[in-house]
Amino acid sequence: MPVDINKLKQIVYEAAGIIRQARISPEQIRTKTSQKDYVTKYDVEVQNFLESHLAEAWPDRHFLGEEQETHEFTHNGFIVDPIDGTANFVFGVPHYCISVAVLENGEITQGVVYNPAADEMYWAELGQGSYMNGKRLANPNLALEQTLVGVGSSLYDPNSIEPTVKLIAEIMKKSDIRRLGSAALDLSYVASGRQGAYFEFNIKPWDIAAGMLIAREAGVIVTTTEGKEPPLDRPLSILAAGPEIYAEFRRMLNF
Ligand code: 2AM
Ligand code: CA
Repeated sequence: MPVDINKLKQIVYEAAGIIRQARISPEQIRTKTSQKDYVTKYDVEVQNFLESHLAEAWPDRHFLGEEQETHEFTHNGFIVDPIDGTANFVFGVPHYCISVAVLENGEITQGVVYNPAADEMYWAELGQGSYMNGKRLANPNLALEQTLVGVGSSLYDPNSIEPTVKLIAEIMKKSDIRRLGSAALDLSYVASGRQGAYFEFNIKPWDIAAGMLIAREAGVIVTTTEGKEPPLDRPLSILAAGPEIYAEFRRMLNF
C-alpha cells in the first residue's frame, strides 16, 4: 500500500507527544559510544511508538531505526531517527526533531521532519515539492556572502575534526557559520533558506534521509562532500546548498 503522507505526518505528530511530555533528568541519559553521543529513554520510546504505528498502517514495509541494536539496511521501507539533535533535547535547547523517510527501490520518495518545540512540520514527496506547515519551500539560491552556513562537527570522529575546521576557516572569509545540532533540521533549513548551505563530514543515513528529500524538493543540491550521490546504507558525508553556493563548495573542496 502506498504511504499516505498525511497519515505519516499524523503518526509523527502523535509520536512527538512523547517528547512534549518528557521531563529529562540525568539518570535518563545513557551515552552510546562517548560522552558526546547521548540517548535517552525518550529516543527509545519514540522509536517504539513509530515502529508499531508504522507497522500497523503499512505492514509490508521494513523499519530501520537509529536506536535498534543492529541496523539492517534495505532498499524499501522506513528510515527513522526518533530524536535527531538529542544533545539539544538533553540540555533543553528547543531544536530537535523526529525524522522519518520512506525508501522505495533505493530512492527516498517521502520525508517528514518535525520539530515539536517549534511546532514546525517539514515534509516532501518526490516530484511534489517540499513544505513547512503548509507553506511551499524554495531555497533562495543566494551567494555565500549573503547567507549563513550550517555546520555539523563530528566530535565522535577524530578524523573529521581537521577537515571541518579547515573548511570553516575557508567559509569564514566570506560568510558566517551556525552549528545548530540536528542534521535533519539543518537540511530543512537549507530548504527554507534559513541557512544557505550545510555540511557535515560524518553522518548516518537516518540523520539525513528525510531532510535530503525536503532539501532537494526545494531546489537544493545535496551530495556527499565529494560530490557523489549520498549512500543510504552506511556512514557518509553530506553537503547541501543552493546552486550558487554549491559551486563555491566545489572549489573549496576540490571536486
Ligand atoms: P543525533 O542527535 O540523532 O545523535 C549533529 O552534528 C548531528 O550528528 C545530529 O544529527 C546527530 O544526530 C548526529 N550524530 C550524533 N552522533 C553521531 C554519530 N556517532 N555518528 C553520526 N552522526 C551522529
Ligand atoms: Ca537520534
